[in-house]
Amino acid sequence: QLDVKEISRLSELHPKPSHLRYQYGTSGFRTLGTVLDSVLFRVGILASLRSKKLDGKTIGVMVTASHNPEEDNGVKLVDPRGEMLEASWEIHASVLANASTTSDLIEAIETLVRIAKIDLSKPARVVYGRDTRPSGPFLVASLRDGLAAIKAEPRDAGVVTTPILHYLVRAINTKGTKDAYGDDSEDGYFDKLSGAFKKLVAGKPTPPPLIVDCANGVGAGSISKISPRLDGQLKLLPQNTATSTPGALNNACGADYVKTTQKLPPSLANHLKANQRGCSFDGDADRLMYFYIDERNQFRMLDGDKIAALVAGFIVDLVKNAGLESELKVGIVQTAYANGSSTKYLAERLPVRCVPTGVKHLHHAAERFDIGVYFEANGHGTVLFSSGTQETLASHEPTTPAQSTALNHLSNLTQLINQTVGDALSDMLLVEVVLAHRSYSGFEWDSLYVDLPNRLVKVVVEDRHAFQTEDAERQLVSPKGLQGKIDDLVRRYDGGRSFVRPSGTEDVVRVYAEAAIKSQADELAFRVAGLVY
Ligand code: 16G
Ligand code: ZN
Repeated sequence: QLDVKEISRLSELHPKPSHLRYQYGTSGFRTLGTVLDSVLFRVGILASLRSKKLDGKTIGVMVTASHNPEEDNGVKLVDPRGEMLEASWEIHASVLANASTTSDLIEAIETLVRIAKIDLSKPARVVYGRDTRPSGPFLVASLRDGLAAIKAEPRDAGVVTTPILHYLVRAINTKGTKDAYGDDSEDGYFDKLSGAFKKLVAGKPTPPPLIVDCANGVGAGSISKISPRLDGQLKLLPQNTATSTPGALNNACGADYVKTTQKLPPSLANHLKANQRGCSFDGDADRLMYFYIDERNQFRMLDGDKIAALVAGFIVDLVKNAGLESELKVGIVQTAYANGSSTKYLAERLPVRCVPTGVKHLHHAAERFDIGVYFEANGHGTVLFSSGTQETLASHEPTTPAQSTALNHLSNLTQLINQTVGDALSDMLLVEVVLAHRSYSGFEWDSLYVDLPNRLVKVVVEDRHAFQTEDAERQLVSPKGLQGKIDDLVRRYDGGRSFVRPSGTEDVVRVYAEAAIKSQADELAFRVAGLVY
C-alpha cells in the first residue's frame, strides 16, 4: 500500500548529501540548517509511519535547534502523550536519514514497516511547528513532502515554542477523554496557564515587574500572548525580542549564555536594577534561568538547581499541609551536574535520584514518583503528577480549611505546569507563584543554599567513545584505571567532586569539578582534564 512511485518522485527532490552521516541523538537531528533538507523529508515519512503504528494517534514534529547558533537547525519527534520519541525508534530515524539513495530509502521504509509490524491501512496524523530560524520555512516544506509521500494528514502549528508543540500533541490525543489535557490550540495553552496562575496568586501582592530575556527567539511571542491574560498580577518586561534581526537569535543572550558564562547578557545591563529579578529563555523556550542584581551590584544566577530546590520545597510543604504526606511520595531527579549543595539541601527534604544527562532519563525517573520534580542545572525541567495523584487530589476530602487551601493549590499547580516537557514560560510562572507564596525576593531564594564553586571544561580527545560511564555518569569504567586516578586527585581537595563523561551532542569529553573554593574547583577541573587528555 505504499505509493512507491510517489515516494520515489518526492525523494528525488530531497537527495541525501553523500558525504554526511546523521544521528538522531538526545536532541533529535541537529546540525547546520543547510544540510537538513533530506533529513526533514525522511522525518516526515517516519512521523507518518509512527502515527500509523500507533493507530493514527497524532505525532508531533518540532523544527528547532534550541540554544544553538542561528545557522543551525534540527528536528525532533514527539510521541502521542507529548513526550520524547520512544528510544527504539531513534534508531529507525537514523537508518532512514542515512539511506544513500532513493531505492535504499524505499528499502529501509519497507524493512521498518515489516519489523515494526506497521498496519499501513491506518490513518497517519502529524502536527508540526518551528522556531524563528530563517531556515525553518524551507525545512518545513521538505517535511511536508515527506508527510505527503505517506499521505498523512498534516496540521501546521506555525511558529511555536517547543513546549507548546508538546502541549498540542497531548491535547489533540486526549481530546474528549477523561485525561483531556486542554484545548488543542495556542489559545488553549495560554488560557490554561494564565488561568491557573491567577488562581494561585490571588490575594498576593503584585511583585515588581519581571524582565524576561527572550533570546531573540520564539519565546518573545509567548510573552506578548500571555501578558494581557495575567490581568496585571504579574508585569512582564520582555527584552531581546528581535526575532527577525539576522544573527540575533541566542547571540550573547538567552538561558544557555547565562548558564555557560555565568554573566548577565550585556543587552540587559541597563534594564536590571539592584534587587530586581530577571530571567532568560533559550531559543525555543524550553529552558529557564533566573538571576538578580544584589545590593552590591553583583550578578547572581539562579539556575535549574535553584529552581528545583524552590519548587520541590514548596510542593513538599503543600502535600504536608493538605494532609497527604503518607499518600503521595514526592521525589526529585537530578543529574551529576547538579551542584553538590543543591543535592544536600534537597536530600534533607525528599528522596533524590541521580540519572544520566538528557531529558528522557530525567523524565522517566520522575514518572516513578507520585509527584516527580526534575530539573537539569541548565534550566530544563518540570514536575510530573501521576494519574493516581491527580485522582487523589480530586477525591481527597480535606478536614480543615488549611488542608482545603493546600489541596486547591496542588490542583492548580497540575494545570499551571506543563507536564509534557520543560517549559520556560510555565516554569517562570511557577517560580513566581512560589516566590509570591513564600514572600521571597531573589536574595531569599538564593539563600536557600550556597552553591559550591564549580568548573566545567571540555576536552577534545581522539575518540570520545572510549569513555564509558556507569552510576549515572559519575564513574568511568573505561579507559581502565582512569577513575582511580581521578579519585586520588579528588581526595586532595576540600569538598572536591569531579566526573568525566562523553558529550552526547559534541565531539568532546566534558569534565566537571567542584570544591569548597573557586580556585580549587578550577584547579581540580584542569588537573582531571590533564588526566583525560
Ligand atoms: C541535550 C539534552 C539536554 C542535555 C544536553 C547535554 C534533551 C532534549 N536535551 O541538549 O538535556 O543537558 O544534551 O549535552 O535531552 P552534552 O551531552 O553535550 O553535555
Ligand atoms: Zn531549548
